[in-house]
Amino acid sequence: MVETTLIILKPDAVQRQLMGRIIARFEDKGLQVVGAKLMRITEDLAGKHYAEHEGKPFYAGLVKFMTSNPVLVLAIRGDEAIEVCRRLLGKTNGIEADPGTIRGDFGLSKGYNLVHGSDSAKSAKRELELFFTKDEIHTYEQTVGAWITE
Ligand code: IDP
Repeated sequence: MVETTLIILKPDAVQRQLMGRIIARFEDKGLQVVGAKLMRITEDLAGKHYAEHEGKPFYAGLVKFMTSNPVLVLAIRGDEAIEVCRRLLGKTNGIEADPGTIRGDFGLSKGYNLVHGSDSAKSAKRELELFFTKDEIHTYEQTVGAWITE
């Protein structure tokens, strides 16, 4: 089933200049970038996005981190995109994430773990609506052949 999911390249990914390499992981897999926006997350938006974690010991630090610097938010589309992206991200903690995954290849931290990806269809819908307006998501056919030869 074709799905669209929300991916966030967190402040550490932007600071470490890993944006291109991380986007390449999704594109290499065959997924399509259908929305992209460099933005600063407000405290209000971070609170809404991470509402399920409110009250947990790491919550305040997480909100501080996510609002500390710009992030790149992406809408990623493709077959089973939600599950496929979660697998490309790897486990939450970079130390435990498998090599070959984004978190497994680029980090050693649980909090500063470079990327967010929606964990279900319900979360993807909710999170896409938090970060994108309808006209910021561009569904388009892939017409690659026509762009390579005239
Ligand atoms: P996920 O991002 O892999 O879905 P969640 O459990 O939903 O993981 O946690 C959301 C985010 O909160 C994580 O990506 C990470 O940045 C942060 N986080 C989760 N658990 C901890 C922790 O124990 N210490 C510090 N940060 C944490």
